[in-house]
Amino acid sequence: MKKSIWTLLLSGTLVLGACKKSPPLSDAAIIPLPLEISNGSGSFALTPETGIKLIGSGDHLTKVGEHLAEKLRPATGFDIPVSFDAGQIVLELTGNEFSEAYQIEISDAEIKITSAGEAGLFYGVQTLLQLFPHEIANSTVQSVNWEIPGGTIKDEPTFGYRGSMLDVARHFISIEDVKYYIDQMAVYKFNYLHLHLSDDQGWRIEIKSWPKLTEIGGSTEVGGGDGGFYTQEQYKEIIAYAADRFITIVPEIDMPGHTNSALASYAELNPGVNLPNGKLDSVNKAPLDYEMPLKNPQASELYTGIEVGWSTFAPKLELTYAFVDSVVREITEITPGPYFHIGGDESHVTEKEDYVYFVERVQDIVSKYGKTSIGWDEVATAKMLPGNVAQFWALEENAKLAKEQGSKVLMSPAKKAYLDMQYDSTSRIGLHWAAYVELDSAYLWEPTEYAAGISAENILGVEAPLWTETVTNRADIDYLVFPRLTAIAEVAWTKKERRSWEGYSKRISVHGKKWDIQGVGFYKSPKVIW
Ligand code: TNX
Repeated sequence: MKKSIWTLLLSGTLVLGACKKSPPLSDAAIIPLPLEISNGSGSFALTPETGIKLIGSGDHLTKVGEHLAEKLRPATGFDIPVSFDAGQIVLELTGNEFSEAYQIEISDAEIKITSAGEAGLFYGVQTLLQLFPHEIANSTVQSVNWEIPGGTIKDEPTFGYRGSMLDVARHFISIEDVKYYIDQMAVYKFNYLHLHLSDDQGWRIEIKSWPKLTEIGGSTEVGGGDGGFYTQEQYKEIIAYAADRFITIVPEIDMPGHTNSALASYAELNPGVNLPNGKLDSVNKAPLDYEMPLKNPQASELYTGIEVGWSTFAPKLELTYAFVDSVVREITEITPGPYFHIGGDESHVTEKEDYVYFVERVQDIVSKYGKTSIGWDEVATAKMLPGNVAQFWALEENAKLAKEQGSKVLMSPAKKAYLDMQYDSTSRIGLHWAAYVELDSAYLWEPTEYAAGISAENILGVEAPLWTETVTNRADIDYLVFPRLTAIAEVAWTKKERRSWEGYSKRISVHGKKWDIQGVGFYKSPKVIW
């Protein structure tokens, strides 16, 4: 008798527990926050019988379905079959265009994600994954009620270019870590990964016609470590991995400054002067009226410090352009995306008129190989080719010059979007020449209002660069990038009117729980209750 009362009480509690209303869809911790969320009735729960049904035709449709299933299987322990026949989670491709917009409808019986494009469907999947309890991030089976509230989500991005940059030159970043980074970017709906492939300290991409670039130029890094480089095959592997996650690679060869690794690899690229006594003037500090070709060029020494602005290609040397042509040709041949980044920043030892001449010639080379140039904002001091892009990082007057030429601006203000800035003076790594960038500061800015005179119609998008002078391993990446990357994701995707620090800081704490489960060593900002 006693026992049955207990059983009754216990089962009553269980029933009550199960009926406990889960929070409405509009409270879900989705980052970036979608355009529209409306609450519905009921809820959908995953069961061992749940499957994914695909509708439509597209090269990536099956991959998108499999991607979702792979993320759901480990923590649920369910089979989650993917097919064109049956399933309660429906992924429907309604068109065959490029579209990043999607819609999700959740009812008791099914979840339906629709989009006119595969990218949109993929983003719908990312949103859906954020609706399940955070335990979904586990790699072992959890006993959790995998239920999500009913309702509808309609979503599309504000900006078409939502990027991040990895500086693989200052410290080389392994392919494994680049793929890890791509995985994280995909969760937050980024679509461009800019790889800073060369700088004073290292050359990181194989160029078959100039092999010493990687043999010599790739052999070290900041601090004097071993450095490294990607073979062209490995670079293609990164491109394919990113493409499966709807991320396009933007390769950068930084020039005419930031070129010491190339100048250390090939003596003949160095500016210099044949002095009357037959000796060569000191490398990199040559006057501009030197005679060419040089008689006794000397290679510069490899560099492992972190100073900037002291190296330059020789803009008057014809060989420079033959070299750039080969590099651009070999890289663009294996780069499917529309952009080639030509750098152009901090060329402090290149004469102004030489700099302009150089940038204009290099733009022509890039255009000849069918790509659009992006350059750091200084390139706007040259005549930009129509369609070329200036990446704003420091100087508003350069952004203005770009606008006046009818060029678009990619917004990467160092004071907000630089992931290598310290959070505060106690941060264990990072620089602070632009600012200390706490999480709220990275979140609280609006690209269309940031630089005087640069408004929505002038802006291509937003990019968050991670410079790696102080970054040597995965733990360092985690610490500087998370959570700030998610703040930039929301700035780039979600309309200003929808964003609020209060809302974001609540939602981000749920992502913190997932990162803890996954072993992501993020910065526990004191501005958030984790
Ligand atoms: C400035 S931003 C640079 C980089 C450094 C970075 C460090 C830019 C175009 N140039 O060379 O790595 O600061 O924060």
